[in-house]
Amino acid sequence: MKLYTYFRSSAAYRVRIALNLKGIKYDAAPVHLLRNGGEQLSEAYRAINPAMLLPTLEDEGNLIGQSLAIIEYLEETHPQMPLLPTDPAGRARVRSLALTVAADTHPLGNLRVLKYVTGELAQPEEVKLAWQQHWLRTGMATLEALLAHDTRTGRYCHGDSPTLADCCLVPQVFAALRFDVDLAPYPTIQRIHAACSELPAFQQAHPAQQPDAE
Ligand SMILES: N[C@@H](CCC(=O)N[C@@H](CS)C(=O)NCC(=O)O)C(=O)O
Repeated sequence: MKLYTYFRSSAAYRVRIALNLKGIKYDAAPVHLLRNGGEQLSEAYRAINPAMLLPTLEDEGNLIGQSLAIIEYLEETHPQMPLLPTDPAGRARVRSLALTVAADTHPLGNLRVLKYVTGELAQPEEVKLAWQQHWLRTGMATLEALLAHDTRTGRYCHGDSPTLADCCLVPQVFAALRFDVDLAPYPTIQRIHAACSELPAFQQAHPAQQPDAE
């Protein structure tokens, strides 16, 4: 199994956590998002993933893009250490938490979006940072409300073992800290992040632990 990844990509970080939680060995194929104008934009990578985004998983000749689709694929092919609950309502809740991050928060701070803000829209760096922080806070506030007001929240986002939702929460917290978002208003997120950070699967998936870390 091969994962096209970049150490700081939060979408790739989600998949690395899932791979580690399930104990799946994989080869990391780093694609540098900034070097040479962005290696994700090269012809070679476009042939692997026409979206020109990371991550891509290669398994038995299949190329799979989209981190959540990859994690669901891993869930179906490697059911050990399940990342989704068994009951339909629980599964829907975990997917809903994951999508709050992956669909409603992360895309607004993605590299190509920020490049458009400072490039075509000619906005200064301060506007770019304000944009990033605004959408990070908006996403964090939603996630905090969903977690804090639901009795199904446990040590982790859903109960007492990590799920797909935690695979999304931890990289999003990494992004928030990187862009100086104060986490004080989100105590449940902070508590869950601390619990996840005690697990080797999360520690080994951290950007600083990747072979391409700078
Ligand atoms: N929805 C996609 C998002 C993928 C994505 O946006 N990846 C970012 C890194 S976290 C990327 O490759 N950005 C490159 C660019 O914007 O040019 C997923 O979950 O896999």
